[in-house]
Amino acid sequence: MAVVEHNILGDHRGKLVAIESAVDVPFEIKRVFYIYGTEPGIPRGQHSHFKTKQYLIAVNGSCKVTLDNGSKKETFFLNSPNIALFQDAMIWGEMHDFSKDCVLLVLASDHYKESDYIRNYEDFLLEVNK
Ligand code: T46
Repeated sequence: MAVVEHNILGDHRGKLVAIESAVDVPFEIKRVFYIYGTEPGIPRGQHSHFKTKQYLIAVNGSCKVTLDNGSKKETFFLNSPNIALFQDAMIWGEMHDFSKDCVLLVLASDHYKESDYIRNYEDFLLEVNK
């Protein structure tokens, strides 16, 4: 779990952040998705992945992300398009406290596969303590 601050490029016309697969992100990017329009007070995520690694960026607005390895929880505040959070496999993640305008971009190491999800917290604890 690590927060990464990317360089802000660009010039007098505006800003730009460049993220390259397997260079700036610690995996080959196989999927990109983003979540937005989250209602106030509603959390997203609340699951872990067996294999998929994720790289999260609030490209607009802000949100909090709580990562949990089964014994320790840490909450991160994402509020800038150049700040990213790496979520490794087998880490429980919950995204919460979304601002109304939040667009959370996720770069993922694998294609979507529901069988890669652990959506029950008790099952997650059993898996990490194996
Ligand atoms: C995460 C947070 C930030 C797909 O068909 N393809 C996909 O790539 C994804 C991510 C989801 N889906 C389907 C599966 C569900 O029917 O979209 C629906 C909503 O997915 P989910 O309930 O997993 O959505 P969130 O917002 O709780 O979580 C998602 C990601 O699953 C998760 O990995 O970190 O966004």
